[in-house]
Amino acid sequence: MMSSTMTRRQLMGTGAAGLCAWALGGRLAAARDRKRPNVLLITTDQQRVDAMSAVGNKWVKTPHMDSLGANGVYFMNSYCPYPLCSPSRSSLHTSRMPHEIGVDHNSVSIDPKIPLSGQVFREAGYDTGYAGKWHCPNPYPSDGIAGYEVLNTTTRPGKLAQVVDEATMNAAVAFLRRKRDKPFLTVVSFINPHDICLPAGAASPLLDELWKRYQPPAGTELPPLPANFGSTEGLPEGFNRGPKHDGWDENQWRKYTYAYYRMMEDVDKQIGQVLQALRETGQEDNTLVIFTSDHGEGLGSHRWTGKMMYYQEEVAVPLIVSWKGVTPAGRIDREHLVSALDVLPTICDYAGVRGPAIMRGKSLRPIIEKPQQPGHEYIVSEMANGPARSFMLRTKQYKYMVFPTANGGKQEMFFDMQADPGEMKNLVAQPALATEVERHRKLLADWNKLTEEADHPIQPNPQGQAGKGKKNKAKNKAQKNRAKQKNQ
Ligand SMILES: [Ca+2]
Repeated sequence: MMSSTMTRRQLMGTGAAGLCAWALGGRLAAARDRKRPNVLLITTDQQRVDAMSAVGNKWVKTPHMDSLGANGVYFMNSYCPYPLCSPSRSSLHTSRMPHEIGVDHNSVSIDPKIPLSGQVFREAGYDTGYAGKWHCPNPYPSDGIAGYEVLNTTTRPGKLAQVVDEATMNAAVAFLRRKRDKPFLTVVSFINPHDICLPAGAASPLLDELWKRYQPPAGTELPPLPANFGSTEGLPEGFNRGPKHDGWDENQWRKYTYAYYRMMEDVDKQIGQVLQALRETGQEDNTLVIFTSDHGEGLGSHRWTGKMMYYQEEVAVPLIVSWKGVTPAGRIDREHLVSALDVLPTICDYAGVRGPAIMRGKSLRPIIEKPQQPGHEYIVSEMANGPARSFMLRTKQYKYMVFPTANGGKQEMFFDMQADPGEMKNLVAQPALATEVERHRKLLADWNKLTEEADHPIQPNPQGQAGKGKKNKAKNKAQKNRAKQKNQ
């Protein structure tokens, strides 16, 4: 069992950049060099990359999230490493792919040999606090999180996300207001807009309460259906990720979207309270704020709701790096490919903290300071929801997806993201693109070799989706329904 301080130090290695002084000029920089920055990592749950008014979405008003974008860089080509809660969060806090750390499904623990963000920063002398949802394994960390002081252990069942998020907000604000003589790393992990899973999922006693809060008033103009509301042309034979909710009419889809944006506005107000506490305590100028989400939401694109798919709407997430007066103000970066794997290297870099020896992401600081630099050639996301893992590999122009079939075969998709950003035409069989498709297969093989994917078989799913026989199937269905009503 490797859990001693010495072991963590060994694991951290010596390769990370960031011990040098910050590249700033003048007296302000000198003052900052003497005082390491705080880090505030704010996450929402199930927020798609375009669900913010800062990037031109006129159906939602998110002034507080927008304010982070106004002081920093908003990455639009930003991906989660697995479009599901626990695996994505695990990667966010370790900079390792989910398969490397044993988190192939929801509600499992991260391999304790892998250092978490809190351990890394606590080791470096930071005061580390975690407020809100965790889910690795428990939705709320009643049994603690390695390296963090757990700031609230609210239980979820029977409450709307908005109510639970209020407790998270209060816990975070109290932590920010504490007097301390060292810098902090605070994670504030909200649930909304995850409550959109309620109207899309199994019957729940919370539905009445939800619609009481999010029902559009009579005469409200509802958001339109998305341009890519429909099926992709050329789906692989037998592909089982087709449209959902065949029985919904247009009004239901639009009402669903309306409710989602109101959930966004609820969580935005709570984020505003956290940011206000930062300002009121005089810490804004010395705090790096990162904002992101664990995965996106279909919201009708491809007639899909929820996550667990590699279309942009599910796999792309907002990522904002914001440090008032330090990061470029109000830049929207649509060029660079970035990943949640980059978050830990980035905060280590800005804070001058030595990161773990192995991190699969890279600090975003170089492309923030010099945007002409190329950044990643490609980004990978994965899922373990079949006989083997499926993968997505995104390059600047293309997106490749590969899904395993039950008989050992594979189903592939290939999209030209510049000509077809809605991913409506699968080009994998186009002879003219054969070389490009092969190049993407090779890049994926290289990545999986680097991350030793073959040495990490898929772990059992604690929610029992791999059960055998009718009895287990029924049990699994019940478990899945329960899981839907809880947090994913
Ligand atoms: Ca989630």
